[in-house]
Amino acid sequence: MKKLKIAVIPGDGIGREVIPEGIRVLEAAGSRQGVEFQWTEFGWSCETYHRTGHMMPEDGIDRLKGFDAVYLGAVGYPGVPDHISLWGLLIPIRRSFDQYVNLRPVRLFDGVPCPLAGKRPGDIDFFVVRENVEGEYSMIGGIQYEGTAHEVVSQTSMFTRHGTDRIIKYAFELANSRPARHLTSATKSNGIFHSMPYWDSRVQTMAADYPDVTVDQYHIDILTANFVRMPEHFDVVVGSNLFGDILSDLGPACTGTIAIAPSANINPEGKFPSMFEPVHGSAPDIAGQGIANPIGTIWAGAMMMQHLGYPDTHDTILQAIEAVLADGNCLTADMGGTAGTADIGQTIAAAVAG
Ligand code: GGG
Repeated sequence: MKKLKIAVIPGDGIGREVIPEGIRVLEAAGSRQGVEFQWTEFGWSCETYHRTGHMMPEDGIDRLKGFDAVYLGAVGYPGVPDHISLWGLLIPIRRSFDQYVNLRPVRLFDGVPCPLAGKRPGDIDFFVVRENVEGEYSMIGGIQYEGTAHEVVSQTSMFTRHGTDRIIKYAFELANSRPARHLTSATKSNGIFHSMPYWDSRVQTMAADYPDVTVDQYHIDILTANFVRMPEHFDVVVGSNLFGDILSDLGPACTGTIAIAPSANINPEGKFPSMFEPVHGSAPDIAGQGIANPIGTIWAGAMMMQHLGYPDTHDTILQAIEAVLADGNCLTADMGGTAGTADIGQTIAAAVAG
């Protein structure tokens, strides 16, 4: 029996509360389906930063090499500026391991109260494909004349042909594999003069290779409005790093809670470990209370199993999530219930065990 070697980075805040529940569910699924795990925990976090001046050790990336995957909770906590914590841990992992696809499913589940009137499970079921290693998330820029009346700050987005084409291709392939065969591209080519017309032209060029896929594009402002007005329109939505990030918080919010949303940071070529995390952050306002919803982390664990070649384990976990949500007796406060983090983990693990 193969033992999967998983690097675990619980990180900050509620990341430390939801990750143990993800592991609990994966262990339950593994026992049932003959998969063994070897978990190696790394305590890298804002606490590490306070102690050492760095979010992770200098050889942190090297230490993660050789694992089958990375399972991460959340990054960021008051006391460390957000750009320091993110660029000290999450972003270096994504970039060093060329995890250029950030795949984020958005789905309305039976049992979760939907804030959009009249929407039913099945009406909202799409993927956001976010470019994950370039675009607006860049280190290019700086500040000059700092502290003077002439202070000037610049920040440059970077879109390479290689990076743009490979994420758009991934999104086309995904759309082509789904019954609706519909791809939406997020743009802002009326206001952003260089990068977004370029993005649009690469989408249009690649569309010729996928004649069965219907393609539309929306400027990001009306696209966010349409997520709320007509979420059933969407099937696969591809966006740059920043646009994809925004859309993949808004999408799950339209399904009732962003806490159920998972995020797979994938290196599709399998050259490096991929990383799986919930979409949500460290939520300092509720950290330490045992009330965080662990479903985004548990679902991310299921996506990890799919990526590692265990689709049955993925399906078993997802079916257990569906059943527990539909039952409605074990929901955290964000879904209208009173259950705690561990209650949800235990209930889903029990459903997985059968
Ligand atoms: N679950 C990891 C986490 O803390 N996410 C919050 C966040 O702000 N992520 C930024 C990003 O995905 O780029």
